[in-house]
Amino acid sequence: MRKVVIAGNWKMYKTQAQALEFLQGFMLELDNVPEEREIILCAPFTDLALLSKNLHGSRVQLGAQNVHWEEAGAYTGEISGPMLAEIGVRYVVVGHSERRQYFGETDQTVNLRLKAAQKYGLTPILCVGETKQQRDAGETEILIYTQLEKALVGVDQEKLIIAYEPIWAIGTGDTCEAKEANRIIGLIRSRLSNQNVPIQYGGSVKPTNIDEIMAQPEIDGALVGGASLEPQSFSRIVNYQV
Ligand code: G2H
Repeated sequence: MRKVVIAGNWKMYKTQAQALEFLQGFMLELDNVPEEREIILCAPFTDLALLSKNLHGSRVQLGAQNVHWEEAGAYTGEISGPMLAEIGVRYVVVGHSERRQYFGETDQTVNLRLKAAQKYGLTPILCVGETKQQRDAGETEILIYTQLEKALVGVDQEKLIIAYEPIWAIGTGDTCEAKEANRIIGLIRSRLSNQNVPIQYGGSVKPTNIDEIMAQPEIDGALVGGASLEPQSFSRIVNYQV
């Protein structure tokens, strides 16, 4: 049985005060969410320790948005796996398209970060996806297969989540049709040795489209950016109806 995993990716939003304000509203809305749905908040580094204290004993798990591959060292501005694990972080987003696009992340550094996350007890959420240009050129499948192949060398597929995030659908309001996301996610699964890896869809997921997305047989959850910032919209998403 594949696990359902809904993760909010707060990106570079929310001070500590704003994070606490979010929790006040959000935690009240979880009573009816079926227990088997894993709920994760991937917050900025500065929010993590505070959120960890406030989420202790709750069903909401904590995620980071990046991790360095070394345990420690002269890497100004980076955060290591043990630093995250020590404060109760359980998940980490790796290879998000914004990191690939703006911060020089490559398939090789993605691979190093995935292995480091697992080494220090974190479950990585590996992001893959194509640009509009690549889609229009008919290169979607080959691009995603290459991203997967290079990212997954030496990675334990027992402790892994994958998110398919077509770049043209991120923060644009342009969602990938649910059936098309389902098709690509099926193709991603066909390349994996472990058929139980949860595969999420990400890219303009909203309260208005989550039900259709989660009705797709291949889709095991969602990675949610903008719509995870408001307690009402994210709680509607984790309370999706099938
Ligand atoms: C894709 C997604 C979250 P949004 O980046 O990872 O963001 O839901 O705002 O498109």
